[in-house]
Amino acid sequence: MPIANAFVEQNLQSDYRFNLVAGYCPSCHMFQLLEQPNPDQMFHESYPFFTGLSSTMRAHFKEMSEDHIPDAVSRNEESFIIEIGCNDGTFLQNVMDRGMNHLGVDPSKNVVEKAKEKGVNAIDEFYSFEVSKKISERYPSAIRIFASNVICHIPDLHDFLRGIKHNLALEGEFIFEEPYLLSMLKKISYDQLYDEHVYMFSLMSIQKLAEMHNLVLADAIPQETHGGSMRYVLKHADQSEKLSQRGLDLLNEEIKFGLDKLDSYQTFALNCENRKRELVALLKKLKDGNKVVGGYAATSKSTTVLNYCGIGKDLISFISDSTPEKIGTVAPGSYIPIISHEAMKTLKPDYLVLFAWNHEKEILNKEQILTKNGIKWIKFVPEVGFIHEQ
Ligand code: JHZ
Repeated sequence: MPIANAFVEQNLQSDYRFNLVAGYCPSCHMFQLLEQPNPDQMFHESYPFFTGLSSTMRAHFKEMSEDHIPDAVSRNEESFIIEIGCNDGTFLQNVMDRGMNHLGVDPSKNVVEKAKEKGVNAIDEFYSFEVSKKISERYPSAIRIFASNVICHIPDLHDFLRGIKHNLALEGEFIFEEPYLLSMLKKISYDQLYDEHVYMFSLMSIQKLAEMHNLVLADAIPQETHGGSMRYVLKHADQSEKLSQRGLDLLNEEIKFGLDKLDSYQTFALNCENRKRELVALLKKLKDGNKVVGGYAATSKSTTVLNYCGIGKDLISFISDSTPEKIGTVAPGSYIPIISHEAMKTLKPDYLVLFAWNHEKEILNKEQILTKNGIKWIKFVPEVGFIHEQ
């Protein structure tokens, strides 16, 4: 596989490839990639993903800040909030608007610049134990540390958690959300696996991981975002919190499904192969019928789909996207051109593969005209077929 977010022009495309292989550990219950590219190759000064481009995500993060920072905390002048992987400051803007002291940390300079333009206090660093020490020299301990779609990206989880342990106030909460392993297995959304997503967490694995760092899983809250995520709340173990009833119920569901059984992962692997065959067969059929097929949204996930299924320009002529930084580039590995949504409309496609299936509602709502004009949307999660919602 190439680097999923390496959206650059054709002549700048790198030959770098790595083996995308996932494994499950029966002892710590972690599901993870076995080979990880160097993080510098993924998170750099031109990282092309901006959280704030999705209105759903903007609303989601506003709600998250309200749900987890009660007024008693926000009114306390001593409260300090950290967000790791703050990206363009979409979440921290809400914290800033409530007048709270905060700090965003993100390894990609270009996104940190966007956060700073909004007035958010942010530094470009790859969060680690070393960085946590630098933070504590300048700032107080944090009553809340947030991280959304971040920790699954961190190869050295133990070093990361040592940092959290160091920066988190005694009565503080570390709240993070990530794509959820059980959702991925149920939906066969194999496109969640790419270089940046080193881990797919479950309550089982997070409980074990927390224990290793003298932390405790206090709560877990399912989320609709990114095709099925889980929000975890960790506290210091000596605060003697027990897992909430909601958490216990979720844990039981994981056991019932067999998240601790190797068989479940072998079934997932077979399901992935079936989805791949079905998607390629559908695209070939449309091609044979001389249909114009494009893709909608040049997601990180699409890099896995296109390269795993071996889909190139012959089957999908272009992918349209709203990110200015991606327009004019080609998709990593498949070299399918990325164009603007406006340009896509002039090409009058018959079919559009919805690569941002996790934003289906937002996109179909925004693009009603396309649907009215007869364009058919293709999905591949949870099964391959057409979206008939209209
Ligand atoms: P979206 C990214 O994954 C990368 P991606 C990262 N690794 C991660 O973990 C998750 O996000 C959280 C386009 N788009 O959100 C814009 C439209 O064109 O599924 C983006 O290029 N129109 C950090 O890339 C892409 O989709 C729209 O209306 O898989 C983002 O896709 C919308 C909503 C998106 O994330």
